Amino acid sequence: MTRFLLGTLTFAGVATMGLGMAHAQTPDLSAPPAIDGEVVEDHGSHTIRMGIGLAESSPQYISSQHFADILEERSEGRLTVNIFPNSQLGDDVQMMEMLQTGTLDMSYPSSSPATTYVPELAAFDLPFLLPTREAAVAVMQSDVAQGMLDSFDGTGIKALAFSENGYRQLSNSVRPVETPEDVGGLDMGGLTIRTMENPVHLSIWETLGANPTPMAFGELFSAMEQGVVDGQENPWSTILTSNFHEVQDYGSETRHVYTPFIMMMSERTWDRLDPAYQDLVQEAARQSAAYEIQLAAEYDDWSRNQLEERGMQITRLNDEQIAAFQEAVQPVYDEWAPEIGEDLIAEIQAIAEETMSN
Ligand code: 2Q2
Repeated sequence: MTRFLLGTLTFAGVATMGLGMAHAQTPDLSAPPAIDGEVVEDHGSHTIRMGIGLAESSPQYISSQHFADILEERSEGRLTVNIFPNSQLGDDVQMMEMLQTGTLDMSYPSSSPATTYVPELAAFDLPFLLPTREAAVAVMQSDVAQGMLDSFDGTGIKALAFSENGYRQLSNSVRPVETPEDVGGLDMGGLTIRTMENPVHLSIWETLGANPTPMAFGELFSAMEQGVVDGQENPWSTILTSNFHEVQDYGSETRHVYTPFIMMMSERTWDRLDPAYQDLVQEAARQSAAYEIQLAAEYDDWSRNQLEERGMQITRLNDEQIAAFQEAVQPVYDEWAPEIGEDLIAEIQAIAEETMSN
């Protein structure tokens, strides 16, 4: 609870820090707006069903609850959100399909499995593209990123805001990993690494000599427990809140990819909302995304330290070791940059460099 409180206090700081979040005026809800063309009676309320992949202790869940609190308060109880965590309604891919059909109102997947809808999102999957969190946040708040959110229009998905899944770290149950050779195994054979369902991630681990296995997040714990896969890669807070340390002995601080989350609503749900409610949902998404970024940042090192206290042997990589991974995965850029768009990548790199030069 302390952490939540700290997160909340810091959230106030974020609001004044203004992570570039445009705080539109709170929409006027004095006249009870309509849903489905019907005015919602004072006692009436509309419950939004939201499915997410992670546990209640994750920044993804805590910030989703914050989103729900803002909505309920500002709509005077007319809009409430029922959150289903732990991938209980399905995995990222399944839940996005449910948004398209309107069988689910909201979800909060990583950007990686969403490249099937908006291919440009794959820029975020390029290894070592975003060297610092400040650069990553600046990119997520940029017009380029807003253009990616807008590109969902017409897919059945209304993309509301980017936030932080975070820097991905490698874990495995076989051996400590300090170099790309430790991944590829040479005579020992490459590690079998579960990846998200995303072609660039497959390419990264193939290039490193591993055996990449795309798999839904909800199946990952048992796959590691049964030895179907040797390892996976996720931010420290996801590894901790999903209890992966129970089946993974070794961690390596590779920070090889910064993955965003995307808060999404079914276009069918969105279209049913009165414009005033749409403005409120959009504003609540922006604010809870800013809060989630701050919380995820606070959770990052803390989660790594908690994992070490729980017995995970975590290798911190020095600059030379990181450089060896960057060099080893250069073929991924050669393969994917033309597909993703050299100009888009250059634009993102320019935003990142400008942020880092400040
Ligand atoms: O490796 C993963 O699948 C995760 O990073 C997930 O994308 C993320 O944790 C959640 O979206 C799980 O639904």
